Amino acid sequence: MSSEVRSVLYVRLPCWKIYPGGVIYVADYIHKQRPDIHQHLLDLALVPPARRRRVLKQRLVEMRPDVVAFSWRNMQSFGPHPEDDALDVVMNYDHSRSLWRRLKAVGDSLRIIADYVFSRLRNFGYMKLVRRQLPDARIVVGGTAVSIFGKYVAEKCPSDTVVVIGEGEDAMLAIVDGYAAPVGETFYKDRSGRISHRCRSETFDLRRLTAVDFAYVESIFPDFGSYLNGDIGVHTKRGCPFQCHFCLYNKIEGDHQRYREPAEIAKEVELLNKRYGVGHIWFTDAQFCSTKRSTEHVERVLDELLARNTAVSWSGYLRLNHLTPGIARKMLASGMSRVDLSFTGSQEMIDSLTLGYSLEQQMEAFRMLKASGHSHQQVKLYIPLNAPGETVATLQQTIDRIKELYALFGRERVLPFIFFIGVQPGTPVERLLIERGYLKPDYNPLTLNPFVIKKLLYNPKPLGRLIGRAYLEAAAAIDADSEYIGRATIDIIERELAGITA
Ligand code: B12
Ligand code: SF4
Repeated sequence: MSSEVRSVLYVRLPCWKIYPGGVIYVADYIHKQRPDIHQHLLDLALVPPARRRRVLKQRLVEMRPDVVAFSWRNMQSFGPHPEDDALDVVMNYDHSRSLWRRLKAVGDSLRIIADYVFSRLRNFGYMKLVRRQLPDARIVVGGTAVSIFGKYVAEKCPSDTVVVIGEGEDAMLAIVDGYAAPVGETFYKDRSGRISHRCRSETFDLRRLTAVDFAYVESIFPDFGSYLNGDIGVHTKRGCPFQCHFCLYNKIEGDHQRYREPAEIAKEVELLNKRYGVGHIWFTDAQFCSTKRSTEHVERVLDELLARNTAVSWSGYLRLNHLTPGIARKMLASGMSRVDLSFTGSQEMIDSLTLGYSLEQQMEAFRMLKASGHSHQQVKLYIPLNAPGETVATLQQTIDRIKELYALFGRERVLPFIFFIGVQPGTPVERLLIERGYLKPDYNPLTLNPFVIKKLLYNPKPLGRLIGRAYLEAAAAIDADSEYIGRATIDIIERELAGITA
């Protein structure tokens, strides 16, 4: 490849339809730094499966880009919660009393795993197609899936591919500048197939991430409009200094929090709202507010939003430790539509999972939110049920606290989200479970073995059976339009715990 890059084709690899915010930030940044480079974004999530290869091939033939840059979001996408089919399958297989349902779960699991295998092979197939069509083009692969499984991707991808771990703006700039002076964390597979790894030694200043130029994005991404009716992801910061046992966001984004300029964030939201009619924003940070400093940053973002009078609603992952009545009022006034946060009603569990906050402080924050004008907004509690250390007593404490929240906000507004720990590579919980012999030290986090995959949705006996049966009973009993599965499950768990402790 010549060192002068004139054109870049970004290919967002297929996933469930979700706004491709990450690759848009990268393309926008490259345009602002190197406006002469011609860029195009092809979003395969929007192309019917049967046509994807053909559409990609056609785009390669027409554009003949110097660089083809793939964005890969989800690789291991089994969600340990009711919004993902995988949970139902595991619950039925492990805990259903009906033989037929257990057998059906086997069939469903094979379908899910086949899909899992196929989508991975297919993505590498797209990269190989590029290598065949354009032997001299440089291939780049980035995105969250790659940030977790970068080494694996480097092993499977074609030669002359740069695999970018973590944030991509400055790494991509170095690539379009010829890659003589690489930046960021990367694996590089050279033309002979040898892989080298580079650690990140520079810090990308997020103040350089000015409001996205959406007019430009529209010009390179003709399908941009198809996302405008849903949530649009807006980034306000990167990094998380906490180390909750099950989480690797702090690895993906780093443990040091860096911030974008509040005025630029608000300008981006205003543009989305006033020019494109976007009604809902998801702040895609690991945590939208968490530390004291980040909560102050949130307040400045909210001030800017309020000053611009944008008619958007917003949500994002929150920790409420440093909430003040003033910030709570601004959150509500600026359109917070839902409170999404990790929740367990046992200080013992909070400590054993090193979540790093006080339960009393969190409950006080809920009361503050209510007193500050909370009305219709839902409160979604991501409960790490049956995490290591969970006992009958801690589970009962969590249920008691959930009932306090029902009383505070109204039962219909509180969503206890049944959320098991999904064991992820490199996390403290993974180490703990290896130490305890639950996982083998050499287990493969990308395994295709259904029994290991099942183990990664952590819900062990004895409480696992009780919770699993409660979940299945709730799923069978409720009408999803009038009752929320999490509330019904919690009720049944409480009934069963009463039987144990009576
Ligand atoms: C916010 C978020 C959500 C929100 C999204 C809201 C919205 N409307 O956007 C919600 C809650 C809906 C969600 C849902 C899910 N999520 Co999610 N989510 C995240 C989170 C926290 C941030 C992602 C994000 O948007 N970041 C902001 C953008 C700007 O950054 P980015 O996309 O990472 O892009 C940067 C880099 O990756 C890179 N990059 C990206 N593309 C490219 C391309 C090139 C060429 C280059 C060089 C660089 C590059 O540069 C970008 C800018 O620096 C991540 C964890 C994390 N901290 O990253 C998980 C994460 C992406 N989610 C994940 C998963 C699995 C899911 C679900 C599938 C879970 C489930 N089963 O229900 C669902 C399904 C979503 C879907 N439809 O596909 C996984 C995916 C990885 C994996 N294990 O395979 C992650 C990493 C979390 C985890 N468990 O580890 N998610
Ligand atoms: S769960 Fe939230 S606060 Fe904890 S490490 Fe992950 S992103 Fe940070």
